[in-house]
Amino acid sequence: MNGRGLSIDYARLAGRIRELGAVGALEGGGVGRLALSDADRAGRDLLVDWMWALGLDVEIDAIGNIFGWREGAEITAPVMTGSHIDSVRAGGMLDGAYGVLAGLEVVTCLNDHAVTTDKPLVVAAFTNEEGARFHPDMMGSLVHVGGMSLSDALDTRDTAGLRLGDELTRIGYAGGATPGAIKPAAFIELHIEQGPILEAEGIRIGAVEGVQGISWREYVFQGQANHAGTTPMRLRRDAGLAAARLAVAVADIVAEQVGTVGEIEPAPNLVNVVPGRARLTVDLRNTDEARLQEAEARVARAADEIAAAADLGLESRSLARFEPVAFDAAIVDSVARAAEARGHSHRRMPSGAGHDAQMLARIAPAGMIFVPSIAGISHNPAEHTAPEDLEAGANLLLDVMLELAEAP
Ligand code: HGY
Ligand code: MN
Ligand code: MN
Repeated sequence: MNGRGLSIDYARLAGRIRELGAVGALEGGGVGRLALSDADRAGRDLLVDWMWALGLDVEIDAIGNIFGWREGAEITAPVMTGSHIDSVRAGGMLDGAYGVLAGLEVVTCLNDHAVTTDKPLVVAAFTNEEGARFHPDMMGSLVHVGGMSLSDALDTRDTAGLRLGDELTRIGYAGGATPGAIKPAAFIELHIEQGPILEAEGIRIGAVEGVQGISWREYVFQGQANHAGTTPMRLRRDAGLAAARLAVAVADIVAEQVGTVGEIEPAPNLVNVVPGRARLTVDLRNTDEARLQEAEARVARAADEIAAAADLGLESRSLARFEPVAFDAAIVDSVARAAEARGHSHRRMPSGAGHDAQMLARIAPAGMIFVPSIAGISHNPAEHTAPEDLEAGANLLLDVMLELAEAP
């Protein structure tokens, strides 16, 4: 419990989650708000309206990051919270949105009780956290911290060849503010765990100690399209079979880590044509950088061997590469203490998913609060978290932000 005895209004937070969740809503449930899509624009418009209605000063920067400022008693670096409102193609209504809207709920609660914090507060929604359409992921926060140039980000293209900068202009969110202008005193992000650990252990709160390393790589095998009925197996240069073999090799190589072939596209993708070309993506993660590099090298070697054995061409390129990140120990402690004070079970843990907090950790003390995901499911319309867990997480965000926003 915070020193002011305040708690959030869960019904109001749940109402905003439902309302934003209706933007880009999919038949049968879930949301599809790919970065810089019309649905993303509609979600951004709703968020900005809420920010203005709460009396926040809204800033939008040149990569489309949205910041809602709440004044503090002092003119000093703000305490920032936030996450993202873009989603994967068919995701849940909590991934990212929960953290942004809980930040708005903290502001609403402080407004209701006329509380002025010493330090200013900022609620942020970063552009293209998912990286599902434009690579890499966490792009808006990466540009914010100087890890990617604005021009490189604006020039990235999606798989349909559309340029990010043009899409940003099209949806009206190519803002005037300079990326990275806000150097927060601290950053705290609330997010669903998106994995099975908290639920399996019956624990309500995760005090997140860091984020595992991420490696996204694209491989393209080039063989020869041919007739499925007339071409003997020994004469084929089958790129589709090579991609399938590499997908199996990834699963064998990662063992206790995680490796995913999320995209696999044979071409021309027809029932009676031996695929002449095949593109696939490999997502590898590990909390240990050396193990991650070892897995990357083994996958690359496997790809070379598969290509050589079938007389195929092979090209590959990196789509995203982030080393493991450790969060600020004092903030991790603060999360654990706040959970204890409210009587919630808690544990320290790493994050399996990437988050904007891992980028903000490059420029400020950063940390995260997790709440359980039911059945550990995420990046899926079935993504869900119990209301009492959502409420607990938002109250902890309030408590930690109040603590961080007090002058030393
Ligand atoms: O890929 C991730 O971990 C995040 O959801 N962008
Ligand atoms: Mn997320
Ligand atoms: Mn996600």
